[in-house]
Amino acid sequence: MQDKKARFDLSAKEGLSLLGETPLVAETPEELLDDETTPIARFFVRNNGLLPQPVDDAESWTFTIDGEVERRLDLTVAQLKCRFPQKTFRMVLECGGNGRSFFEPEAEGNPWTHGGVGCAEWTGVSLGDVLREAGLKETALFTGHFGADPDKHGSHERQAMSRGVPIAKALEEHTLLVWAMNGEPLPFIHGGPLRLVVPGWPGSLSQKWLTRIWIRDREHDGPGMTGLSYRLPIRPLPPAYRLPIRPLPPGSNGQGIETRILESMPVRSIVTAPADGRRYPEGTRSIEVRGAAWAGDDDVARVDVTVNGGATWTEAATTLPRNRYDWVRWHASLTLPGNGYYEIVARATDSQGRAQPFRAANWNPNGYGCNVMHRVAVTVGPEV
Ligand SMILES: Nc1nc2c(c(=O)[nH]1)N[C@H]1C(S)=C(S)[C@@H](COP(=O)(O)O)O[C@H]1N2
Ligand SMILES: [Mo]
Repeated sequence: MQDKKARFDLSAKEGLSLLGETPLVAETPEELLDDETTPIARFFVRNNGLLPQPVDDAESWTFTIDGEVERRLDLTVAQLKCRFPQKTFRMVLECGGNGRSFFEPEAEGNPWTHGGVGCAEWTGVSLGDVLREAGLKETALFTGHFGADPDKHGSHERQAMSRGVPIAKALEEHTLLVWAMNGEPLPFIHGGPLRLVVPGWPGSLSQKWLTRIWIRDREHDGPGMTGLSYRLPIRPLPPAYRLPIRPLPPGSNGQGIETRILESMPVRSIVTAPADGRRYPEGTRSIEVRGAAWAGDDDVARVDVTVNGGATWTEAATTLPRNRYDWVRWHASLTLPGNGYYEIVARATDSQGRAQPFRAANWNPNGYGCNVMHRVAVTVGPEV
């Protein structure tokens, strides 16, 4: 039954690669992320459990804020729309495991390439405005997010996923309670009628089918918050030390290691044109390449492209983001010395000077935050 529903929902999607059916997980091939605003039909899907019951009346969907607040609030979508200032921001939503398949040896989890990401226009209200109405107590330190979806065995007793953020992140203007995506009512598969969007941080914080935000006096401990979930080994060296050292030998089980929760996602770029495998006519000496880049909480400082394994780089032209957490689009003309096989590689650098690595660095058992450079192979002239 659940399986049928899952398949039905993916039929509204165009060209996604299925990574798992139950729970439903599908990513977007990089060349389909060529739009400034990712169309809903191309937006990736990540579920950790089964789907909840769809509802007929989105306006009466209710969610609760309770815990360390002066007043518990039970608000419908209709009330959210009229009681708080509405905001629309274009923002990147990216799975914490995006890029995981490039880790060697293989890390635990869905084998995302670079397509566990999309950038949509999200409309809603700032969670902070609603939290201020509830009145945060001094003991309010963390959020805990709850959705209506049962876990992957169909149990409503256990949350499929329940993560949370420090109060400061919850109070950022761009952390939204969202009911519309690209100007349309938020689709069911993306969490409609109501979801959170917590930009810049792992997508798992952006709770779909939102029913409750529990304000807590300590770090939240729901599924997805404990053990090795969304955690990275702590680097033994100060952050200024930028060599690609590995705090954990690849393949280790991670037992007994010190970890921290993954917050901001690392800088990443993708090549969205040409598509991997494209062939150009013999004699082509100049090609146009373009793509997107984003950097979690940070800004993209520059994007560089190479066709010779990094021997020389061409700086790409980048667009200005519309608002914080929007991605930048980039393009460049590359000169080719002759016919043959080339690999186009893009490298983004954030405003703190951190660039993407050539090889997957920072291996960790659950495979988070792999931001290795994206590589696209093309050929000029006949097959050799
Ligand atoms: N209720 C609920 N919300 C959820 C999830 C989930 O399984 N259940 N998955 C999370 C994860 S891991 C990601 S990456 C994003 C994906 O959002 P999307 O399916 O709209 O692309 O939703 C997040 N919100
Ligand atoms: Mo995710």
